[in-house]
Amino acid sequence: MRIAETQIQEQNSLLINDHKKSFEQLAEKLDKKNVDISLILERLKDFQIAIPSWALGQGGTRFGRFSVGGEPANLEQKIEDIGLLHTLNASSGSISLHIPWDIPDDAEKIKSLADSLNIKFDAVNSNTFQDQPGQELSYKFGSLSHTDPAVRKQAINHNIEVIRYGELLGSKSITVWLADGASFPGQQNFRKAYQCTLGSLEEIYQALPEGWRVFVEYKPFEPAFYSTVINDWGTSFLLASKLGDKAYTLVDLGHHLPNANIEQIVAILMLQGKLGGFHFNDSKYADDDLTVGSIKPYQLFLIFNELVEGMHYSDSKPELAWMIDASHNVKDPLEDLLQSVEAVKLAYARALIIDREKLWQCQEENDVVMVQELLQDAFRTDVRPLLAEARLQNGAVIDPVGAFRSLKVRDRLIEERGAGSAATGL
Ligand SMILES: [Mn+2]
Repeated sequence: MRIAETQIQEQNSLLINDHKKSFEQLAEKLDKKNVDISLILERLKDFQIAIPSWALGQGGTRFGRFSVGGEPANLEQKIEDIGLLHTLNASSGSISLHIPWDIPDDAEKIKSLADSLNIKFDAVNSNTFQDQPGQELSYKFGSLSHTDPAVRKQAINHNIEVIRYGELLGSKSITVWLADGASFPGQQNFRKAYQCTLGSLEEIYQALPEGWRVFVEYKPFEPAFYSTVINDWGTSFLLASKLGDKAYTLVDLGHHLPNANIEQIVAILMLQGKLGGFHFNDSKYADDDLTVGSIKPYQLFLIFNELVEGMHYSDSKPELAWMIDASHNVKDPLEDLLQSVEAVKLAYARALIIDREKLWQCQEENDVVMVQELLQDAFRTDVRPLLAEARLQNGAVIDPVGAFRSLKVRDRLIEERGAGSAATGL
């Protein structure tokens, strides 16, 4: 299904008067604080967050999965779903493919479908955390770090194959996340596992096409319960540094131990020019994959405060790959993605309105109270009208979740695809 332009206009016509009033009020308030609203609107309009191909179906836990119905059954339908999101919010203009769950059998056809919906191909993702049907050697005891060179070779070749698929579609980066680790003390030789991983990554690095980058993602635990080979940002940074200037660290919000200061990690990685990408989600306990901003919106804002400083106020202008990396076990996945993208943009907008010159001055003067005033004034500002205005100017809807419901998108998808249609993925 596709949403027609007339439907968007109809949706917006119901809300436009109220929106204009609240936008004008906010603009007046920000104007008094010397905030350049048109610049912020341009930045919000340009901001695109990739949707992973595995997030369009109902997520689940290891205990169960409860389908929402009408899920995309193939890659074409997944791209169509992202097209729906992008039509509604004008911020979901790219897809991050997971191989082998979403192998493009006919790359040209897939590419032209994506083009017709204004969707680009972001980082591709490899999978050596589970065995695929017919796979020769098992990843039960690791992949790129495995003690057996034949298993490592199989995993390296898989990553290179993923790069080849990405090349066909116009991707420019690959994200490597390893489940490799140990569940019991003594199971794995830490030094050997690290060295094997570095050696394997070097081979993948050598296979990177011109203009490509590799992102090394880290995670402290799960599925391994005792140790993980690439367990923290330090290990990822070390590997990326040894690999070379086409290798970067990728930060996934859920991949930290409780209370880790993620904003500080982000700041230092950006300072070193080694932050490559970001996976957004939220969590209460561990890697819960909850909707972005649903638990700790202030942390997300503080992270964006550092991202904005690194992106817009430093000499290096990093090209960051943004992606939602969440699962939605009880929500409609498309509604959840709309909420997640909105939460990311809210944090970005709030960070953009911080009076940065004043913040730096207060930091220099150790005016701790005023620093908090500045940050929390931005955080407590309701910037939703800015986001709505950016969408409006981009030809999207004022209220994405409201429009999704009122246009009965899920019902129509169930009608088209059937209640039993299920997506591949976790
Ligand atoms: Mn991730």
